[in-house]
Amino acid sequence: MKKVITYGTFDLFHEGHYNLLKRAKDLGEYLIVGVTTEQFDEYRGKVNVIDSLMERIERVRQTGFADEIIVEDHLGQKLDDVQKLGIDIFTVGSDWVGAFDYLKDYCEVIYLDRTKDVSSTMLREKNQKIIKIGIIGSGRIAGRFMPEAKNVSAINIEAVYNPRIESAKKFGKKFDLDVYTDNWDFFLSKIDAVYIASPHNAHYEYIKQALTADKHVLCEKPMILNKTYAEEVFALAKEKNLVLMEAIKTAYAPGFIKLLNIAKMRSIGKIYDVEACFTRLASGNIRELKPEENGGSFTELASAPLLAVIKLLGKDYDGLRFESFTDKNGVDIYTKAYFKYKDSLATVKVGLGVKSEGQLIISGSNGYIIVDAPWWKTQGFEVRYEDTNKNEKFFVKYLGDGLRYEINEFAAMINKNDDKNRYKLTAGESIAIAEIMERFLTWRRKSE
Ligand code: C2G
Repeated sequence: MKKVITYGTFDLFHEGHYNLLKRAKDLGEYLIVGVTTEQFDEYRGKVNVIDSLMERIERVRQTGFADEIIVEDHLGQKLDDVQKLGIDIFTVGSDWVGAFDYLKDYCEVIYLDRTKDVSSTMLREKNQKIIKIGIIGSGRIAGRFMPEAKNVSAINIEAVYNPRIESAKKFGKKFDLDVYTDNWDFFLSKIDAVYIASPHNAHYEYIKQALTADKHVLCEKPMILNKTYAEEVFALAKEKNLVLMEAIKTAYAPGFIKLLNIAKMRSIGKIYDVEACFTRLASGNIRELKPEENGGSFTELASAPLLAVIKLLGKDYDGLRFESFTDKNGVDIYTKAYFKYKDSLATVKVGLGVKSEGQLIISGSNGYIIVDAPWWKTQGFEVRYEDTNKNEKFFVKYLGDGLRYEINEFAAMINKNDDKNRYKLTAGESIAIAEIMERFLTWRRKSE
């Protein structure tokens, strides 16, 4: 009996998939189809998959061509499967020509012609309304957003707004945007959602105006430096049934989510301490160092470390105090925030003028988790125990600049419109971060 195997995501099952499976079946007597998990697709760089694994398996089953369906969840599995299952022929579409030649030592490898003019990507674009996004602000951060946004097929960047038209124009030309403008109403008329990348003092007003005009909002961190304002905008978003999301990219990165899950499984026991550090040296006459722009180490850099603390220990700390070194303008160049919870502690260490190791350490009663710098782009971490033989290392891919994960989540939230799914960063967590920022600024003003 000739055994054939093929693999795929089979998202939004279409004619191309059907033809491929039919021809694969015709190559032998017994066809095994490997369907990828979401995690493996994410690892491969496919962050747009719409159908669930169960739905995709069901569609493959319904064709009647597969004699057996298996799940593909890791790199290197194909070689294992071919040997384990006694495969005679490995086949896949011609978009992969050459990629699986290494299997030729174990079986025959056949690349079948792809069906023209149909693909999951095309269907995703046709089936779902592409979300038109406008960028507010045209500085460095907005520039980083552009190439990352290209990886998310559910959205398209349509326009850029800046009250300084010269800056908007430069950005529009650089990234080939048709609409670059200093006209707010014109800008809003072109889009469904905004990404706010303006200096942080302007966030609150932009969020309010965009929500009022019925636009979804993704806002750069720190979203808001005041608890009451944060509560107000989240209430407004809820009332209008719009998505409002804070762009702390770590929150949406697969590696960070895995880290949280493992920490919460309690293999390290009860968590007693979280230490998170983030430093980035900066100097000169820049916004980050201006008191009137609410610059400084804490407002600039503490969002991700605070996210880690709140995710791991919660929002209900009993005590919080700060220590800082400030420059001649009163801006903190180094700050430590000390949290006291009922039965745990946390420290956040941030510096624009002091360099340190950008580590995250989570200490528990049985062991600790160490995430190497840069922990906020979580790629790998180690769980360590007293008995070092039990130590375990985990690796998770972090693609590009990582913004694609938050952009993808933003699009998914808009399409799903389901409040229950917001576990990666909740409104309550963003409000808690805004409150900590406010407490810090109040303390800094007082200690001047
Ligand atoms: N396919 C095709 N014609 C199309 C589209 C897809 O023949 N118009 C084929 C692909 O070449 C692949 C299969 O259908 O063999 C499944 O396609 P995808 O779901 O896009 O999966 P893919 O990412 O190609 O996964 O590591 C190899 C992968 O497992 C194949």
